[in-house]
Amino acid sequence: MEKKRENELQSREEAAQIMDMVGIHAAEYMKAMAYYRCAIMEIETKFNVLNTEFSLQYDRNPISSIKSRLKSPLSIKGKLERKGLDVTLENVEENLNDVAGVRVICSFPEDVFALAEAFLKQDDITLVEMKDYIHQPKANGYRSLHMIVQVPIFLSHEKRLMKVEIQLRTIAMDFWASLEHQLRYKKDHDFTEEMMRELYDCATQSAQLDARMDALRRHVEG
Ligand code: 0O2
Repeated sequence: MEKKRENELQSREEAAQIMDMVGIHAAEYMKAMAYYRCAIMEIETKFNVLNTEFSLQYDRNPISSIKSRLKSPLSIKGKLERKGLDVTLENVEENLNDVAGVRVICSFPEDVFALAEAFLKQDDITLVEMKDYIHQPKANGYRSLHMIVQVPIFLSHEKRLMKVEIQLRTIAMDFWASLEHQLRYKKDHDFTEEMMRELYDCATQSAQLDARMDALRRHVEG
């Protein structure tokens, strides 16, 4: 616990230093990040509620785990610079959709779509953008359902609409994406054609596993 607090303080200090360097007032930056953290809590709660309700109905959990993260100050700075934008808080809020990220790891492919549908029906959620990399996987084999949504957070004197990136994927999709991320994503490794084919083949096999497990689930659930 102490260690966690220590790390948290270190990263706050690091964030403050980086933001001061680029002229964003550290206290303003911390406030904005606290709002994003509140938005993450709102989204996590919504999925936890859906998980509880589904498990009462079907006697199993559609969600295996939820992992959330705030984009680091260095990544925020890097992404704005890549987009050719000044590093200002206004540009963060207007141009970055993934400062707050929630990844929902589901048991079966059908759970991904059932949860997304139930979540999007909620009247305080606005869908900004959806990318279905499950029905249309990326060229490297990456599969996941991505949604950018706006969710309100209620503060003592105001309501703020916050953008959150949600990635829904199965355990098999997450297994592949996590390992591929470690091996390649954002790294400057030269991946040979052969290695890309191998990764793609692993993605295809993980999709086949998902389909076989889903068939078993349908058989069991009738
Ligand atoms: P991190 O470290 O996970 O946050 P955009 O964010 O809109 O500018 P893009 O590419 O249009 O960029 O967004 P997209 O396609 O929705 O993908 C964004 C996120 O999806 C990435 O975030 C990854 O988390 C994940 N992702 C997308 N493609 C791949 C892939 O090929 N492999 C893996 N492992 N993950 C992928 P970040 O910010 O790049 O990284």
